[in-house]
Amino acid sequence: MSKKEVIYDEALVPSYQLPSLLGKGDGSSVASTGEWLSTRRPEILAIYRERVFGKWPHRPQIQWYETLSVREDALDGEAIRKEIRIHLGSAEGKTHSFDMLLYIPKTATPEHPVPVFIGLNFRGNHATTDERDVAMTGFGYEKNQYLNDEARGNSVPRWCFRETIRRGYASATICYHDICPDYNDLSCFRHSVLSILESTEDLSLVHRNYTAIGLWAWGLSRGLDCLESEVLVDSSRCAVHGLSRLGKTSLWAGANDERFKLVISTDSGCGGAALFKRCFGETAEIISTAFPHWFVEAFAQYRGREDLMDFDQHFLLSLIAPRALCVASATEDLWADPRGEFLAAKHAGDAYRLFGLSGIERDDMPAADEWLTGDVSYHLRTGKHDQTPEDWAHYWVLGDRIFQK
Ligand code: GTR
Repeated sequence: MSKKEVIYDEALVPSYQLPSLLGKGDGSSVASTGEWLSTRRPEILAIYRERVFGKWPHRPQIQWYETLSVREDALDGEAIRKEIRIHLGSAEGKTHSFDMLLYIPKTATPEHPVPVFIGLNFRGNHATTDERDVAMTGFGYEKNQYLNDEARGNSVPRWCFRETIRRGYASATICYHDICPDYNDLSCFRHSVLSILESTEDLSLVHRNYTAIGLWAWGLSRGLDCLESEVLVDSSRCAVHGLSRLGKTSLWAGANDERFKLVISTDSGCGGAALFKRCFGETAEIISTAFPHWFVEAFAQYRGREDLMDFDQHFLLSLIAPRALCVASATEDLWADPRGEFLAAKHAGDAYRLFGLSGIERDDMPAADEWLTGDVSYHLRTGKHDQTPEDWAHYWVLGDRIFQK
């Protein structure tokens, strides 16, 4: 399907049948959390590792953290700010590093460490904050057009550090390019963190096993490792979030790493929270043509053949259960199929109910700007493809409930 034929009309959505989340080969259904955790969940995780986002690499043999800067008077005295270099290495001496920006409320103490939000950023750490002395990052991608002073602070509303801090949360970010540069071809892997873990000589072999989304998500886990060493941060209360391709990434991070206790995707769309089988907006074919490095080679079998999928994105979301999940859409972001995102979140509820938790217990989509706040949360923000203070307003409320603040 070419971009011109993109479906934006509900009446044109093909009829499809969603694979059953709890269904077993013999026609019966998973009925207990034990069976879910020992059998069905690993099966679903294997589908995504083999056919969608690739392997989840082992932890690097060497990992250490270098504090690059500390400011005790950040954000007009309300926060401690740290810039930390996360060094990863192999026994053979290969190394890769990326820098994390971390804000911690001044009210945090070792006796009362604070919960934390972590997410990747698109442009560089310097773009996420209005503090102009934050070091530029994002050099992993040579074509990064935001490596300049004009870009400083240009993503501030996506991050809302000041309000997050005031509400008693720490907040951390890393530029995704520094984990794996987002070149639209397989050469990205040569410059990525994968180069310390595997040979990247044969790119077609790499493509069989790894993806950029997989590496970004894995990088989030390394960020969380680092947060575990921060005494003012309670890393056992960590929320992971991301916008768009980075929302696909936050879901995959949450699926693999159960230390993320609240998993948020904003406008993650195709390959994220949206159902593939609806073929509404961006499709498997469009996305894997434009971004071959986001999916493993085996994913190509579904280009134009969503009917062959024995899974759909409610499977991905179910991997978060029983931890809290929030899917957010935006009214004008039809490319990401808000209705498909809502439906996947709703159908993931089958896994939550196994744990005695609630899913989304209604069939109709909520009105714009209405929040469905539960173990599976959802909202449809008025506006465009973005992560805004209105999205954050819901995330803070969820954090307050889940982390019992
Ligand atoms: C688009 C892509 C989407 C989404 C978006 C983004 O070009 O088609 O799937 O990931 O980029 O990340 O901003």
